[in-house]
This record gives sequence, structure tokens and C-alpha cells, in this order.
Amino acid sequence: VTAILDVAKTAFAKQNGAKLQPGSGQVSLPEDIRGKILYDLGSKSSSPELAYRAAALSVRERLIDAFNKSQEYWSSKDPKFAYYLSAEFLMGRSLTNTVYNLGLQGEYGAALQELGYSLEDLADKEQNAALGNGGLGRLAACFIDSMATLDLPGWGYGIRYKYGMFKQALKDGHQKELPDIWLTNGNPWEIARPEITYKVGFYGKVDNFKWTPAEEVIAKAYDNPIPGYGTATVGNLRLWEALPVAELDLDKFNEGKFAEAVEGKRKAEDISAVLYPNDATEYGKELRLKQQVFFVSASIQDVLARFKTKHSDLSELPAKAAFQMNDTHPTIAVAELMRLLIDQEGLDWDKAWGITTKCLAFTNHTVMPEALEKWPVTVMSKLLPRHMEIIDKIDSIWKDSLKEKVLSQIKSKPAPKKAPKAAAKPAAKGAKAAKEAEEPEEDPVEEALSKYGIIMRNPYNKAEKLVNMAYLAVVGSKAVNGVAAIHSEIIKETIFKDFYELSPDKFQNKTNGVTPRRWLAYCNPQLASLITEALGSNEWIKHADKLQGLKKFADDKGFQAKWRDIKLNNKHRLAAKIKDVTGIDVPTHALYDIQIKRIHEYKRQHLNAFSIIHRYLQIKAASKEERAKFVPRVVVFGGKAASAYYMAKKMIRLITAIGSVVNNDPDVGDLLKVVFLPDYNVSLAEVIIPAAEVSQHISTAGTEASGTSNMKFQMNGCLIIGTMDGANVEIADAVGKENLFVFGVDAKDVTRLREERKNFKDYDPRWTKVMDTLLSGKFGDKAYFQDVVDNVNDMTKSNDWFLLANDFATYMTAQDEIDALYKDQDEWTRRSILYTASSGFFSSDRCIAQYANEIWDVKPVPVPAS
Ligand code: GPQ
Repeated sequence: VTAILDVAKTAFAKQNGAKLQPGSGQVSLPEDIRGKILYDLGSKSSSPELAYRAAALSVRERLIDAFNKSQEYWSSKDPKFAYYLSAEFLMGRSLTNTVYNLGLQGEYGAALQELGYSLEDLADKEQNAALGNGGLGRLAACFIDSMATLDLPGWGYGIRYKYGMFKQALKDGHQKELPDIWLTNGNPWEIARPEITYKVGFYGKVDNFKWTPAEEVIAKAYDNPIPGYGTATVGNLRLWEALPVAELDLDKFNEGKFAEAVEGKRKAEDISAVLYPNDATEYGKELRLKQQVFFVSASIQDVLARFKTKHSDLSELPAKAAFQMNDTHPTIAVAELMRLLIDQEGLDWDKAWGITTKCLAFTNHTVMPEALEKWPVTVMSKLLPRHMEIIDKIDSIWKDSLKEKVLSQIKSKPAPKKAPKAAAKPAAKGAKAAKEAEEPEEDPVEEALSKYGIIMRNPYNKAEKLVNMAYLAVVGSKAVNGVAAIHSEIIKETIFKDFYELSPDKFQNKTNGVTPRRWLAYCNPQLASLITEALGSNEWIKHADKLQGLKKFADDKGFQAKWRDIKLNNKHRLAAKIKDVTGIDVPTHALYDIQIKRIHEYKRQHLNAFSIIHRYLQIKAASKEERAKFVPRVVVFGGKAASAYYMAKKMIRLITAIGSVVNNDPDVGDLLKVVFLPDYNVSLAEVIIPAAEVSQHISTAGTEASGTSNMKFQMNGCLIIGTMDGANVEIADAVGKENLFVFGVDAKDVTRLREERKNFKDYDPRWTKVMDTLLSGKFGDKAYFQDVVDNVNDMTKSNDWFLLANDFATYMTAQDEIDALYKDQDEWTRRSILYTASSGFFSSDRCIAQYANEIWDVKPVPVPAS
């Protein structure tokens, strides 16, 4: 077959003139790219945009050859596969990554040079594939890179959103959201698979366990090949597009009702139209649940279909497939796999449950209550009547299995005496009180079981029942993991405490990681070369532990000087970007201080903003001589606020308002610049991170599950100011805590401190001054910032939930330490080198190897070269 194909290819190429294959010796690479501009893009002249598209089309062919080989090889070996189910994959750009991972940089670099371009310039023309919100989506992207690099048979599965993460513009310093129209010029990195489709149903009726959906859509596959680094293996990310079962309603069309005739089509396409732009908050919208079922159902159907081409006994499924559920978004998989096994495959309940609970695993990414998805039973029953029936049964079998345990607990503890409800309460008035009074008395066993319930009462509206998706996932999974050591401990003590006590062995930790390819080797090429030169090989790109070898250069003055030079070059590149995007001139001799992440109260960008106000006041109050001693700083922010998140949007305005005053004050000059870079995304991060000297990871302890940009900054030799939260704790262990600027309360004290807030009196005078300045109108409309201040400073209105006032003093101390250390450039650089040297643990290769060994039981199957 291959021989015939080769003959056909050559014949076709000859007929087509320009369609000769590069690499076959028939046509040179520059000719190939020129041919693509002429024949694929239909243009007689070139431009950087066209050249990018042509180069990408050319690379695509190489990629597809390698992809086909890998997938055929894996298919012939039939190993166990890991399937990473995720509603988000924040891929960013692909050209550089693909060319470098395939080892084609030399060839393409030279070819493009011949055509008058550089790979770097063309790379900049690519749209970002922004099919994710932030950390969770980017983690999924790093994971599939590592799976391919480690030769692990595995695919990602998700949604091909037509519109990704919104674009952020600033209008008068306020965030404005614009749609992300990323597919208009086509996407050379995907392969449409019109022949691979599945039906997904919604609504309708269940009659004697048989579900007849009232609405059906088609899921159509698009494959996105994922090249591994330093291997012939190319993995796959399969994304689903929603299409109507029928293009048109023919009856309506014949009646001349053209708009109505396409109504069904539009409704179907809505499912994969937009990414919900919320990060770590509950969505609560029916369309969101539809998206989740849509991609989960199509993915599981796809896996079962492939499984059945080789096997007939479904009890072998756990030996061939592991599904990792990325947060609660894909957790309907528990019910969907059960449904497919029972309703389509004819298995009995127990057998199906045995298979399901061996195939699935669940990762939790937050303890923030607002992110833990709970769907109203009413919504679920309407949209997914059969799934709801299955969840009901899972819930009741699960609780039945706990009855004896609960009974013995009740017997060993005398029940607390309950005062008769009506007598204990003052005369009940109003609807709420009436509802409470009507509440039926709970049977004590039922009450004791309720904490384990997958189906639970809405605590704010006892009449409503909710499906707790995280609990469904925990019960239906063989393993549950957190994403950093501290986080994995916290989930065992808080949100999953009762479940942990029942099955402690189910709970694991998998500290996150990031790919050293994109986040060091490719985004920081000069540093990468220096590292390779120092270590004598580039093996560190695949074996990041080898970065340890840099430790011996930490004190080497010559090496330090080279290291610093590269940082300075990267700062120049960022300064140019800042100038280009915002018009602000920033000095390159200043300390570059960066905070880039979604805007959230728990991430405390406003704490950073307050410290800038303090710095500004200090500069203003200083004499000329004193000013000369200040360490100049450029503070850069980037991040998007969820469109409906009121306070987050105010935080953006707070930063831009401070910037307009500070950046234009002649007393300040180069001593302080405050920049908010709009539309923070993956490719902007690739410019910012290599230039960073200090980065801020300052969440209230216990709130940031892990953080992953902290790891990227560490890899690039950027010092960290942070709280003992998320992966900061492990970074501090790796680098040495004394080499970080650590401040703030410990997670274990947060609950108590929140309780004590009402009596908080310990305001730092610097804090009070900052609050007063904000309310003085110095940064514009004082009324506008009143509620920002109230939220953290007025204990009668709020309790400063995120403990800004509490952590302010130690934060300022840490800031002073930064300034002091920056004056000692040798020591600063020594630490910077140590950061990179100890970042190997935070490679996603390490992390994915742990998933493969400790959860999935998937073994590498290296694809032979050529
Ligand atoms: N995270 Cl639940 C997101 O980016 N989005 C989400 O919806 C949830 C979590 C993040 C989390 O906040 C970070 O601390 C983690 O590093 C990241 O997931 C990856 O685990």
C-alpha cells in the first residue's frame, strides 16, 4: 500500500508541477514553500503572513507523515493508552514548537532565509490556539507534549471551539472583551476527519431504561498531531466539532422559511462555538453542561469503537484504556461510560461499574468552593434523563454500602438532643422561614449519610437538589489527585475529607510540571545555548534533571556575566514589546518585576498594586539624594478577568490608574514604571518570562492549588516572591527557601485569622497611608475605588477574606529584601542560576511519568525512527 501511495504521490506531484515532495530530493524546500504560496494560497506575490501559512503547510506534510507512522505503529502494537479528557487545551502557537521538535530548524531556517524571512518573524504571524482559560488548560497542553516526548501511547480529547479565550483590549484603562476569531485563515495544524463522527443525544424520555433523545448532534473529529521531542513519536489531540444531524429542515425550507430551516443547525453548532471564559468559577449554564457531555460522549464512543476493532471482551477495557478527567468538567464520563457499557454494550450493572471504576481517574485543581461544579437535578434530568437515572443509582448503591458503618458510628455516639424546631425559633416569618419550617425531619441514618451524597441539597435553597460532580468523580474513579504536595494534603483535610477517610489509598499527589521545550529551550534560545554549552550537551531538554549540572557554575563570575547578559537581551526584547503595545518607554537597567496570571482576588494582584502605591509615595517623599539610592523597577502585569467578575475588573482598572499617574510623574522618572500588558496569552508569556527577574506568586496561602507559571519563571532563572502556597512550597524546597522572598501567613492559620478579622486592629501605618491615598482621589475617581478599599479594609463591610491587610507588612519586608539583593548583582545572579539548576523536577516529563506509572499503568512504546 505504501509503495502504491508513493507512486501515486509522485505521479500527482509531477502533474501538479509545484506539488513535489520536499525531502524527497525532487524539490528544494524554498521551492516547496513558494509552490504553497502559489498553489495552496493562490497568490503570485508573497508577504510575511502568506509565507507563514506556506511554511506551516510545508511543515504540516512532514508532521503528518510522522503522525501516520506513529499511530499505525501504536495501533499494530495495541498497547494500553491514556486518554486525557479536558474541556481546555491552551496550545498557543505551533510553528516553532513543531519545527524544533521535529528537528527541522536548520532546514527551515535556511529555506526561509533564502526567501527573505526568518523563522522567528514568521512564527509571530500565527494565531494563538487559545482553547483554554489559564493554568488548567495550559497544563493539559504541556501534558500532551510530554506524553509524546516520553513515547507514551496517549491522546488528548477536547472541544474544537470556534471562538477561544476572548481577546482583551484596554479602553480608558478598563478591560474590554473582543471575540477570538482564530480560524478564519484556516488552521494548518489540524486534520479534519469528516469520516469520524458520533452522535450525542440530549433531552427526551427514558422508558424502561431505554433513552430516546429528543435532540441529537454530530461530533466530528479534528486531529492535531503532537510531535514529541527527540523521538519519532507523534501523539494526537482529537478535538470535536458539533454539527447538526441535518443541514436543513427540509419542510421549513420548502415552506420558504429559510431562517427557521437553519435554526437547528445553529443550535447544534452552538455547542462547540465558544469557550466559557471563566477560570475556577462555576458556570451553571445548560450549554456548558451540553459541551461537557458532548465531548466526553464522543471521546468515549471513539475509544470504545477502536477497542472493539481488536477486542470482543469489554472486561479487557481497563487493560487498554485509562481516562484522566481534568477537573470536574469531564466528570459526566462516570455516567456516560456506565450508560454506554449497559445500554449499548448490554453489560450488567456490576460488570459495568467494575470496568468504569478501573478506567477512570480524577484530578482536582482547586478548593475554591465556587469552582466545584454542582448541577441542579432539575437541569440534569431534563437534559440527560438517562444519565440522571444512572447517577441516582450510583448514589443510592454508594450510600447503601456505607449504611452499616454509619449505623455503628451512630450507636457509638449518642445523638445530640434536638430541640423541637418550632419552639426553638422565634415566630417564623416570610418565605424562607416557612420553607425551613416545612422541612421534613431527617432520619438519623439518612442524615449521617448525607455528607457522602453525590446528590445533595443546595445549602442555600434546601428545596433544590444538586449533583456534586466532584463527589461523582471521586466515587467513580480509581485514583484522585491534587496538583501540588500542599494542595493534595488540603483536599484530604477539607473538600474530600470524608471520602479520604473511607479510602485513603485512592488519594495521590501529582505535582504539576511544565514542558522545558516551550518554556525554556524555545522561548529563551540564548539561555538554552549557554546551558547546553556549559553542560556539554543538550540532553537537559529531554532530561531536565540534568540542569542540576549548572549548580557548579553558580559562583563562576565569568558564567554569571554571560547569564546576566542574556537576561539583559531578553529585557530589551520585552521593553520593545511594551513600547510597541502600550507606547510606554521602560528602562532596561531597572529590575523587571512580573505578575502574569488570571486576575483574581485570591491571586491578590491588588496587594501588588498597593505595594506600588507605597513605593510611589516613598519616591515622592524622598530627597534627590535619597532617590538616587532607589532600585529602579518596572512592574508588569498581564491577565484577563472573567467578564462577569466585578472585582477582578476593578483590579485591572486599579493597576492602569496607578500606571497613568506613576508613569507620567517627572519626580519618578525611571525609578518606577507600571505596565499592564493587554491580552496576555501564551505567546506573550514566551516573551515576558525570559525577561523576568522577579515574579510574584502571592496568593493567600491555601488558595492556589499549584500554579505553573512559577515553574516557568524558575526555569528561566527568575527569582520568586511568594507565599507558602501551591507549588511555591516545593520550589522553595528545591531551590532553598532562603533563596526565595517568602512572606505571608501559613495555610493552617488562614481559617483562624479569617475568624478573627472582626477585631483586626493591627493595620500597618504604610497600609493605612495607601488606603487613604486611594480614597483621596490621587488615582482618579475616588468613589470608584471605594469598594476595592472596603473589601479589604472595612471589617464592618467585609472581612478581608484574602487577608491582604494581614499579609501587607511581611510583603513589604520581602519587597525591601528584593531591593537590597538587587544591589548585589553577583549574589542575585548566583541565585538566578540556582533556580534554573533546580527546576528539573518541575518538568511535565517527570509529572507525566508519574501519572503513567502510578495511575494509568501505561508504558512507553517508542516509535522506530524512519
Ligand atoms: N485552575 Cl479549577 C485553572 O486554571 N482553572 C480552573 O478552572 C481551575 C484551576 C488552575 C489552578 O488555579 C492552578 O493553581 C493550577 O496550577 C492549574 O489549575 C493547573 O493545575
